[in-house]
Amino acid sequence: MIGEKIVSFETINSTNRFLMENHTNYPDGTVVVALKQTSGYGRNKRIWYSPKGGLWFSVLFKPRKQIEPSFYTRLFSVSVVRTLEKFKIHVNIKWPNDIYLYGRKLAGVLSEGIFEGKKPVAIVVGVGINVNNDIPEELKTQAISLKEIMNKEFSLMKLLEMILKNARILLRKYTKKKEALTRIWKRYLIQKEGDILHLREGGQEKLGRIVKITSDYLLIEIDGEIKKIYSIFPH
Ligand code: BT5
Repeated sequence: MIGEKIVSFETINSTNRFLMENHTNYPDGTVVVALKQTSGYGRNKRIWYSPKGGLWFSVLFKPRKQIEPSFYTRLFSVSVVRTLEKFKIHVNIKWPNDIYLYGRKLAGVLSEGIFEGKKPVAIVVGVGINVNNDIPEELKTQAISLKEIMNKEFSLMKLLEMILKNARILLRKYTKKKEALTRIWKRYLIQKEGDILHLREGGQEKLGRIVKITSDYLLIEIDGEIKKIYSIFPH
């Protein structure tokens, strides 16, 4: 069960990295949380700033069946959205894995997997939320924290417990109905099918129309051609 075992650190390089390297020693559902990460990362090993005051944690899954890691990204994205709704904070998901508030990034989710052939041996889902932490100067225009908008500090452990509880509920409800979870996730997405996006292609800025949103890619019509894209600017 998610959170049956919780391992906490004051400082760690990365909670995702810890579980990716030590998954054999921990059971399904183990949560690793740290007050501070020294080498937190996002997709394509981009830096994830994780100073003291934020909520940085990862959850280990050992699925018995074949499953896409992105299922867990959606599970935790929806779980974070629903948890924040309890505080009357209404956030959106920016495709595919960012949580946005007032046009700025509040949180990110990163799922990674270790596979034997097509079978996942371990899937690690990392969640990073700017809660009481300061935002580094270079990200001030694009990132936001809960403290900044609510003018108060939050209990990290309470927030963690609430997110894990919502994740348990969603997992129970949607493991066998994955499409239903995708539909809920799509409802929270900022981007909708039919929307026009600004895209960067070969150093040029272009307009593209979203033809289809899937969890792994967007089908975009650019200059009359349909293309698959895997990330949108700014990341
Ligand atoms: C993500 O990556 O958004 C996934 C972040 C997952 C972090 C968690 S924390 C616990 C666990 N342990 C880890 O090491 N990671 C996970 P991506 O979509 O690639 O976004 C990365 C980009 O977000 C960076 O290039 C920056 O532009 C921006 N960024 C970095 N730190 C940020 C922060 N604290 N708040 C908002 N934006 C940030």
